[in-house]
Amino acid sequence: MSFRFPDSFLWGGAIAANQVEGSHVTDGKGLSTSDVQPKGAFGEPVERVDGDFNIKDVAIDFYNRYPEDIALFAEMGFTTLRLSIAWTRIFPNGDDAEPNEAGLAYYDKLLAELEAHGITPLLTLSHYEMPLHLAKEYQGWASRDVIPMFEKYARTVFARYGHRVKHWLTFNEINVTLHQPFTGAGLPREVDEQTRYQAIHHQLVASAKAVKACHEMIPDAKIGNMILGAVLYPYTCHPSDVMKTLQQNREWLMFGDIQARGYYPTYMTRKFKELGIEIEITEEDEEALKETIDFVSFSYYMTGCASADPEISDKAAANMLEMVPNPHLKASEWGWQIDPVGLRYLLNFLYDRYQLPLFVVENGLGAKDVLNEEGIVEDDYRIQYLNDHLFQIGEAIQDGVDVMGYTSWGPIDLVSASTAQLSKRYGFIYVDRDDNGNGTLERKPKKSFYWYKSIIESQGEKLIPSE
Ligand code: BGP
Repeated sequence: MSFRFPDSFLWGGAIAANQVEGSHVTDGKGLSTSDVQPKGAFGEPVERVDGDFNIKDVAIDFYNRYPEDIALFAEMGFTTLRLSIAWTRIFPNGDDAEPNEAGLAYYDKLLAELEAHGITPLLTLSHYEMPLHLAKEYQGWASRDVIPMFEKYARTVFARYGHRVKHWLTFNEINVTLHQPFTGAGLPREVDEQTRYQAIHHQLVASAKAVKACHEMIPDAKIGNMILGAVLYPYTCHPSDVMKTLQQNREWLMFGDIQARGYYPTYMTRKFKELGIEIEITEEDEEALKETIDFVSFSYYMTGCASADPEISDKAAANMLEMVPNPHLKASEWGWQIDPVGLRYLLNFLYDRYQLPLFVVENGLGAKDVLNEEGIVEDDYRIQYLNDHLFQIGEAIQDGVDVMGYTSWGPIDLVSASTAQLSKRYGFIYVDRDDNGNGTLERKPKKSFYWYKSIIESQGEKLIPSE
């Protein structure tokens, strides 16, 4: 018998301002850390020079075309859209005395459009970008001074949009500061561990202060964190591999542990000691951290393995998350290992750990799509990927996990965060633009568009069972 997802389950997609909007200096917007990464998070930040090409300056022109895109999301039956506010549209430099009214007005219009289509927003406060001015003048999140600036930004948008937005997230993939310090926290790539963890601590305090402000200002809203769910399995059942896996998983679990429980887990004491660092944690910080999130959200693309054997773990150095490839799994064209069952595992694992509602806020397949003779993308590979992952979410719900919803990553083609390619496509909607900026920006539903619509319409009943 097929399974019907609960009526309250939210269906939709997820996008981020810097990957879709373009209009990077329009209406008083300031430059962000993303605007100086023309090659994406994996590339080095550069000084901007007039005339240099940066695909994100236009991206997919969502800044102007959002009414058309939202109408297409509504046609698929979305009940939610995860999107982010560009901090630099509201506070162009981060330390401005007053917010930028034109930026605030832009999101008023966008949110009104969603409301008109019955789509509930899930709004991320900071998705992989901070004002560039803060990175340059304050060393990004290394500075404690950034905490009140972020809190002021959060309070400004809560006051303005609180009547419309009842689901919020603080920092996108907050644990990625471990791997991409500039992207997440405005820190240089070669940052020392002391500075990195101090910056992470400041972000965690800022996140908790935003949670508190949200609870005070919008009592009927829910606010969650957002972590990259990078689960590792032991490479073998050797006890040393199992122990190594526990330790490596704790590196990213630390973020959720603090945000959900309100204090540092005890295992971090040894970790800091081994790293030879000491984090400045004031009494006020400890108090602030006690304000915990209402739900846990995460992105899920892949799993990997951990091994205590240096010969094997050396193989992991090649990828950003330092995962040893799993010999039982296939990978996407970008080498991301595909593991639908891992999503059921992770949902169960996180629910056992936190006993809080969970939200899968990113998941999808980046692939090189080709238009057929009729100009349509027949993306059966994407349908398969999404079917298999959604099926496993259904299994997790039946296991007893409280899952609030699912927003697939990039429901419309957009600029990749890691590589800034447009050719790494995730969408149900094709966008006519290539990596060099050629194309009309025209939108066209792919085969998966109609598939996702049918899944939403059937409340998941049309999903095909898979392992
Ligand atoms: C996550 C980010 C997103 C998104 C996604 C896909 O890490 O939160 O911003 O881009 O991954 O990654 P990519 O764009 O590199 O394919």
